[in-house]
Amino acid sequence: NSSLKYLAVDLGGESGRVVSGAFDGKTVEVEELHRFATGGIEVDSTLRWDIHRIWQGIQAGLQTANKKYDKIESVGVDSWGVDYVLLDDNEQLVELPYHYRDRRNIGTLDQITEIVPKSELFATTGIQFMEINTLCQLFAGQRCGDALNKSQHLLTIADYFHWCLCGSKTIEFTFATTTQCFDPVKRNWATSLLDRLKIPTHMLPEVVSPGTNLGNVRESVQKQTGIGKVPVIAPATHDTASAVVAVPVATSSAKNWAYISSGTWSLVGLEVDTPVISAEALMANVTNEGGVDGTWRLLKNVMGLWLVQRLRLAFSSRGFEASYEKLTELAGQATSAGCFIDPDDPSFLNPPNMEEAIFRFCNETGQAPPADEGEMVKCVLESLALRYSQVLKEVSALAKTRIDVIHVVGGGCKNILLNQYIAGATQLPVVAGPSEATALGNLMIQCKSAGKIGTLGDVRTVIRDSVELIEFEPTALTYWQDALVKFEGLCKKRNSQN
Ligand code: LFR
Repeated sequence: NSSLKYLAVDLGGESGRVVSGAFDGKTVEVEELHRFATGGIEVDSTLRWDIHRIWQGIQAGLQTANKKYDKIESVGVDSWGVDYVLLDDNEQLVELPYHYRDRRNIGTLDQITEIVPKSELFATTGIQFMEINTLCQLFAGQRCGDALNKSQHLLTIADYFHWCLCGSKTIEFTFATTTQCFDPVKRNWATSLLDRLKIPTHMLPEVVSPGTNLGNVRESVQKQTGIGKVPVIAPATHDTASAVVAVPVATSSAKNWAYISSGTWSLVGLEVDTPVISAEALMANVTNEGGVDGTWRLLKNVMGLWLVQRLRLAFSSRGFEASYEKLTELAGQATSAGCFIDPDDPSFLNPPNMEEAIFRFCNETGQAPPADEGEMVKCVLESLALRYSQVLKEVSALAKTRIDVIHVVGGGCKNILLNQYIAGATQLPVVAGPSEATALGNLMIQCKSAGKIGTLGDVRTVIRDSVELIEFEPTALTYWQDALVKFEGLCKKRNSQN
């Protein structure tokens, strides 16, 4: 048919995909061509990304695309944030890149803020304090080895694969803003801040805008995959930026919307016109990440479906195998778990066994733990919904706007039970979809770059017209009111313990 075909490489913490998008000027249809595991690997007691395996997965996807389509307009990569790859002056890999959940980051925040006060770090970068941030990783890296000194180029995960594809050594703006090494107002690396932390800056590359043409696919990749001299276009390379591009809102609607980009992490917040860098924002530890067309995302990271991913692994390690669908079904059948967790408790970032971590949390907070797998998952999903509701209240106060509707996008929006819980915990209507938000956002920025579509508003109209959305109305007011009181008490108690 006459539609134009674009390719999105979309890399998440659990899996990566090569997805095609067929755009006919009005609607876009996506198709998954190839999926492969990403996930961390243990190397000498450290946690790393196997980027060679990921690159193989990407190339396999490109081969499939080549067999399927006569012509491919362009290709672009997005990935999870904060992680990076180091190349030396011969463009060789310096080390296998670290995973943001690696242990070396523990304690870096205290060490960093002894040198540069929190208020100053926040004023310069607008980014929330999390030890997964690139800044903390670079600080840790500088302390425990000489990899940085050996490096000539630092590329983020998505931008590294752009380099693999076409040789460009640049970082795209939306990703740069997540590093906490970038001054979003000056639109440049925060070099004086990095100097004070003794983090080298010579390896930080040029920052380009979403939609930039990075060059054509290299000859070696053309040979390997069969795809021709296809242009490589940087989308919004940070997956969350791409996901929020794909929030299916109508520009004409007067409704104030919030989003939850739901995957390994849940990114919960608002789109705003300018970063919110107030004293209150610092207190609330929110983040301001750069988006497309001058937009900003005022949001907070919530631990997200990582908790369920890891529970599934823990269950499986004791012989209880179940799909995500099965686990959700069991949660739906469970009677009230009767206990909650704070999903963002540091003990859940990367525990050896998630089930045991949740048991421990319940013990330490004086709650009877969940009795079985269903109750366990129910406890997690309810706690996530309660945490979202807390965060949405915070960001809405900071941005001084009311929220009328919540859009849940990303793979996690397929979890109907969680959507119902969100509507309950927030007492707001929830619109779920598209589950392919990240890939759609990636694809549509490529269309936009090619001049096939105008504004971000037009992009969202196309997406709204292309996907199926499911609405959830708030129910069970008193149940959720009581739950929220209990949850908030629990978080307070826990914070005073830590
Ligand atoms: C979501 C995400 C978040 C980032 C986290 C770690 O996939 O990109 O935005 O904080 O992963 O990279």
